[in-house]
Amino acid sequence: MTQITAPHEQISAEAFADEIRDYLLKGQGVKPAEAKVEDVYVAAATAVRNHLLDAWAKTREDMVSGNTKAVGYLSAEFLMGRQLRNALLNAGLTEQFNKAVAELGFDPHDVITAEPEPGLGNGGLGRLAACFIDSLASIGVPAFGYGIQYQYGIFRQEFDDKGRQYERADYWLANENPWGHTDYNRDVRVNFGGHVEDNNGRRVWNPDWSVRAVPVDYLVPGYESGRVNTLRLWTAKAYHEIDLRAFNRGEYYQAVENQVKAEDITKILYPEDSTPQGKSLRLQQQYFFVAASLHDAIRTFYPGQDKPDMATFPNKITFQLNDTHPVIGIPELMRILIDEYGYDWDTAWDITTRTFNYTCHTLLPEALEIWPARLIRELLPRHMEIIEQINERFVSLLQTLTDDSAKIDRMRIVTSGDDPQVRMAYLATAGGTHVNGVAELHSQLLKDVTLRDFSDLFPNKFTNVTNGVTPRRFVRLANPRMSDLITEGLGTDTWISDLSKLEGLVPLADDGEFVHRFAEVKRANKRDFAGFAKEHYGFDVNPDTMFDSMIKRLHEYKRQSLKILAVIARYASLKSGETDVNTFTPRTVIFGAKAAPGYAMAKETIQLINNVSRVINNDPDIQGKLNVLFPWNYNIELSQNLIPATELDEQISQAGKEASGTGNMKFAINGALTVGTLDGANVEIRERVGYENFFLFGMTVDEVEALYAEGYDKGMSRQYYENDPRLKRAIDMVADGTFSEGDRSTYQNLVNDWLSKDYFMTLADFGAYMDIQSEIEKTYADEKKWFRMALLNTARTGYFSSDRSIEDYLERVWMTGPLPEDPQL
Ligand code: 26M
Repeated sequence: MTQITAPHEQISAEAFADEIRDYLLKGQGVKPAEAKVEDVYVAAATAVRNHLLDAWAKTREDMVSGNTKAVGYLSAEFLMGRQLRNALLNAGLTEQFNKAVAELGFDPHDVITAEPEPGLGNGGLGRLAACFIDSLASIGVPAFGYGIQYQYGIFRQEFDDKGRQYERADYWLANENPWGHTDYNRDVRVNFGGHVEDNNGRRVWNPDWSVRAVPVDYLVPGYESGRVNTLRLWTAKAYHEIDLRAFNRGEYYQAVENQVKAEDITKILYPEDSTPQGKSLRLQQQYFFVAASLHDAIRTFYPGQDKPDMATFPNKITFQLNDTHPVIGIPELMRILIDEYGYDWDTAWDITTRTFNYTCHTLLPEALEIWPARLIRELLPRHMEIIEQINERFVSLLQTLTDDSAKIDRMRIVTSGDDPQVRMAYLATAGGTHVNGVAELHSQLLKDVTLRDFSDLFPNKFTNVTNGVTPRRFVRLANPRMSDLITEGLGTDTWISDLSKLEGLVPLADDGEFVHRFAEVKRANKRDFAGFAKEHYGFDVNPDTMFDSMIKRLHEYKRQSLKILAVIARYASLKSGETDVNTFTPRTVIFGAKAAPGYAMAKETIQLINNVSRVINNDPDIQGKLNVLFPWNYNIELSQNLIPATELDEQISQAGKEASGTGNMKFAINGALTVGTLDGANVEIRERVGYENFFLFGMTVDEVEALYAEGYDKGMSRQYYENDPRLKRAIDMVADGTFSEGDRSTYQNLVNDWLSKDYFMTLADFGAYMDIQSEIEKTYADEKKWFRMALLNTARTGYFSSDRSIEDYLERVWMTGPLPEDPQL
């Protein structure tokens, strides 16, 4: 085991307290007696960061001087969550911190929670990037995360008195940020606009404006690897802050216009995660961070060289494209190679295609990014030329591979017609070596449906890497009680860096005493969550109820509406006496979900959930047996508190729509049972935990396809409504104003959609979902059985560590590995 802070650097709690005092004075200018908890947080964070710096410098040095190919993870989002506890864990300084802070008269928990949460991502894709950089560092792979430091992260969600979502800006940088180091001396110029000229056969881009990309570096400490990688997030600055001539004329806005335009680029994270809007500013963001990152990698690996031998570039670093958001990097690298370094097209193309790989995260056609050629040309005229040439050459290549002209037309990177569009997923597939999906089923569907023509002609490009989650944050930190019990059960804590070791718990599933203690852990976590929910939301949560959670972005395909309809149906049957309140399994149903601000149907669903919650929680007939909670502003902090307390996890998307899911993994590892469809990684979770330890329901991908073929979304859903009285009653209650104080128009769009279209087949799966819920209740009544199943979920889901995902990428996609062990460590 290799600690980042080598044994000789290991310090006592007293020495750590001295360091905090020192930073309080030198950084914050306060004596401990005057310090606020926010001061202590900044000082402690600074102290921890300083303990990581030697290992950071050494990792960079070994990376540049050695022969291990590095990984550049290009992602528009890194949803990191708070850093302090993670940094303490990985630096091996948790104990010292706890004692030192107490010695200074503060509660360690208060210091930890003084950190604002950086929410620089929308959901699964951004959190995956954060888990991956943790795993890369923990395995010791030399890697950079490259992205954007948005000034405003994902919006803060609040609910109004009608239960509607509204959004508030997330100004997370309002106070000092001790983690990000702004490196003004390593800025990069990023150009935009202008036109391209011909100069003796060479294309010359004359841009008409440029922005200064300034890196903000975050340390990414590995767990027991001795390595510290870099997350480099770019922030946009103007080169000329003020136009003095305009200022002197009294035109104050014009005077700062340039600055505003530049800094707008990294101002805000776009909160849509499923329907890209084709906005110029978004394309500016993408090019901005990708161009800066490529330039940064070149100067890192060829320091001080004007004419680097770029043929070696793919041996120095491999870039992973996290979805299509960074795909503009492909024409950018072509431009650098051809225009700046004078390579011919074929050599440049060979280098480029060996440098990039692409991960796709979706199956929904409307989520695939497509940019109007017109817009790209306006902003990046030279890149558009290159894309056109890539397209032409690609079409020529296809003509040598097939006679099927319809197929060739379908595969065009730039569509034909008078308003041509650039299909970024196709550009990524053509311009990189590998394409991967994020779960077995997803990768199969990519080959069979979404990118079928490509997989026909280039079968070897396609591979799968099933997602994973970091056990450091989502087990060790989020669930310390369970972690201790696991360590005791296995007799070692090495599972934290090799999660497959959880398998060793399997025999303990037949040890009644151990299962009992596992159940006790869950109960204690539920009590903790009740306290958290009271403190943060004012909710009264009864820990003696089943905790049933559904946390994820609000989207029709994820089917929060199926869950809420089932809750309403249950409520109605309790009211009518069909279900006996006295024998009913008491439940607390917890939702966490943000809706994209412009997604009307999703917002209506949020309003419905809030009002169902209001009505049911306040109905004396229910006697508190059924509760619905909707804590607002679901974020990483909430997930870390809720997941360890959850007993039942809802993964109920329509089969064939959820690429993978990663919440499903976090829950299963933490001993929740899943109720789910055969979708995304649910399939693999079920295979591993055992069919008998997973509550499966609903249609399969094939059944879904067959039902579409029958015309389901052309009005068939109504039959399900007519034929199932439980469903009819639930929908009628939504329509008749039960959850809108008598107003029948509030949920009109939802009701109309259910009865006339229901594209995601909520109604068709409703019966199966109600039935499985009854089975769940029966199983829950047998506590021993339930917790045996839960323990087996924990024991058999070690596969879903992001360490394993990274090992798969290393072997199947990146063809590299960890740095050699540092003999000094
Ligand atoms: C695109 C263009 C413009 C603005 C925003 C976007 C955009 C941002 C995020 C599009 C999609 C985004 O995220 C999609 C996402 O989170 N997908 C999820 O990825 C997870 C990790 O692989 C999977 O587990 C989920 O199944 C998948 O939905």
